[in-house]
Amino acid sequence: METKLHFIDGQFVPSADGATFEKRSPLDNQPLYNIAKGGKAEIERATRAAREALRGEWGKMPQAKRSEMLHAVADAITRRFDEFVAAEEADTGQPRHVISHAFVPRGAANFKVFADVVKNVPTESFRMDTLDSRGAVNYAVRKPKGVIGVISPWNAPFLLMTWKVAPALACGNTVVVKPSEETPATAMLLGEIMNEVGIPPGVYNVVNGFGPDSAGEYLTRDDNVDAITFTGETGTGAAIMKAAADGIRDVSFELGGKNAGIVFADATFDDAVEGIFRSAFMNTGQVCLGTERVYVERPIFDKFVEALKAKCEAVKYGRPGDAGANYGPLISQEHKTKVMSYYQKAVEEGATVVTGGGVPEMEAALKDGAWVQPTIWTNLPETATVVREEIFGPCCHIRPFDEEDEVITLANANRYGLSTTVWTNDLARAHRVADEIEVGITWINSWFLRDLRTAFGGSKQSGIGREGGVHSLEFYSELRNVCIKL
Ligand code: NAD
Ligand code: 6OD
Repeated sequence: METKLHFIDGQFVPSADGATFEKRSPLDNQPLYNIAKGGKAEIERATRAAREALRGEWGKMPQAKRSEMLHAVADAITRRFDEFVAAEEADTGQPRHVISHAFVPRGAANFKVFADVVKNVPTESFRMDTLDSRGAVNYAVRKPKGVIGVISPWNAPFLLMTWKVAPALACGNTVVVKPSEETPATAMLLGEIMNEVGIPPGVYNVVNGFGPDSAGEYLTRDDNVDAITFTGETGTGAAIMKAAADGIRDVSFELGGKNAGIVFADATFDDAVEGIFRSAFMNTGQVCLGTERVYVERPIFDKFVEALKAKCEAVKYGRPGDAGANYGPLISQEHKTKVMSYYQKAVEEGATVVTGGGVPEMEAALKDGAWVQPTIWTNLPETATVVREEIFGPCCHIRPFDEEDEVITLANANRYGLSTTVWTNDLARAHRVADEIEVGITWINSWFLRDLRTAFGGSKQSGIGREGGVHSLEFYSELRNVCIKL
């Protein structure tokens, strides 16, 4: 069986102690490959290489040349598109159209967008004019932060990892990536691309392994790391923040969500059903921006629940490339156990199970995979566990509402504040609701429609900071002021 190694200083290397662990397919739970299990030694080796690379060719490279190289990375991803799609399919088991239309193209787009953003951002200058300072001029120069630790999750691995790596490199930093232990394949392929296009060794490094007491935690504690960018669970964010505090390392966090979908009776009905369906069940519900709480205005409530139920019952389970398959497994047996425990809890707390709630009948070859049914609940109070906690699975609770103020209060009554999707044809209402909802991103009559120039991030416990466009530059670089007395 193949072993995926680490990518350090431009080379694919095993762990010093030879330790590995196994990756199993979400489709059938069969072993797929082994992964080198990194620890302190590998992290130290990678962060040293990243520090050295800052002092070498990369650190001295003009910005225009760096941008050119990042465009070359994007072009190479596009040339080897099918390999990236195959790698992500194997790791996540998700339908081919999701990976090839949404996730892998975004990897290439991330490099292109940030290669251009860095070329177009002005810095500031201030001329002084008091008696003592007359004629003095201040100007700011933008400098990379240094070595960036990138810790990424498994749900859209290539999109989310490159969303951090691309702006970090565009600003002239070097990176050490710790991909999720479930999904290292595309991060490794990207190592090949970096060598192929001539990115100097040590600029992009990948250390595989786990979180606590493993590669992830050692990366957050390493003295050579200047800042940490993390996407994952809110609880993990808290642990990373504590570790980062010891070294006064800056953090940027994209964390969990328990997002509300709000459907007003004046919405275009079929669009709203399709939009909520996608937001709750795409990627088997494993999208941080996904909807797990749906609020529907009372006059259309019953019809809406029926229509969403029909769509759930029409999903076609299957392997990524199976004809017509539009619904994949969860990422792992461990995650299946977690999601199933929420399905059980919903019943214990008195939910009406509109559809799903269990494990589907699969063909013999797939029966051991991490499959669960898309699930809809109604009739739970807002205090119920599955209405409060992020499940990160293909499920939602639907509740009727009568008033705009009421639904805003319901939507805001949660510790998370990542995104909302609102469906209405009343423009004034759309603006009012968007203004009141406590989230980083509100989509009106749409969901997960991304313009990479916009600020992206979570409010409340869904994150710290904003990335996207110039906001990414604010995290991945710092302004240094020069004051000249003429
Ligand atoms: P996770 O927090 O379990 O793991 C994410 C990464 O952190 C993995 O690489 C893991 O190995 C590492 N890690 C775990 N513990 C660590 C520690 N103590 N120190 C350092 N690294 C550690 O998250 P996950 O299960 O991989 O992903 C799902 C979660 O990610 C969900 O909560 C989801 O909402 C969130 N997410 C958020 C966004 C966003 O943009 N806000 C995007 C995608 C996923
Ligand atoms: O589109 C993005 O940039 C982004 N960070 C998406 C996050 C998806 C979460 O699952």
